[in-house]
Amino acid sequence: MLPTILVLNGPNLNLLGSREPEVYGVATLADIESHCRRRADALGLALDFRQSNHEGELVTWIQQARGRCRALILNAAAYTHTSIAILDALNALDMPVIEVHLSNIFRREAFRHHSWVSGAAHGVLCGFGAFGYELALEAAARLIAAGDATR
Ligand code: CA2
Repeated sequence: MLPTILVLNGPNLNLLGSREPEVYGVATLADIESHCRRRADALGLALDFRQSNHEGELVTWIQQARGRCRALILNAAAYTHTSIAILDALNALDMPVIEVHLSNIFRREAFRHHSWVSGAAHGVLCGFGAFGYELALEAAARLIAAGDATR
């Protein structure tokens, strides 16, 4: 069975491609998913790609990844900067978490400079647009192949 990578996307990322292309690029979330599927196939990974506008649903999906997935790629969107509930769920997870942001959050407003996710992440990718998701898949594949199950 192929190792499954869970890719979770937070609030408003379903709007990608429709507004603010100068910040987030022109790719829709469906485009990003299909790029990820192609890359996951090439890397021998199974992909579970989801989006939710609801904090509790994201927490539930993180909890359900235990024993089912081998790594989590997370763009928690605005919850990155607010959600201790997501941080607590990540801290209970026994697999690498790779935090992704389309934009470089450190070049933006000060309130985006702090991430609650980062403290539970193995690594962080930001500022590479949609390509960041593919880089995160590469990183996940490398960590799994190296037997590095640490967060
Ligand atoms: O850069 C990222 O990926 C972010 O996680 C995106 C979040 C933002 O709150 C984070 O600070 C950085 C926002 C996602 C909202 O996406 C939209 C896309 C199109 C139109 C409106 C919102």
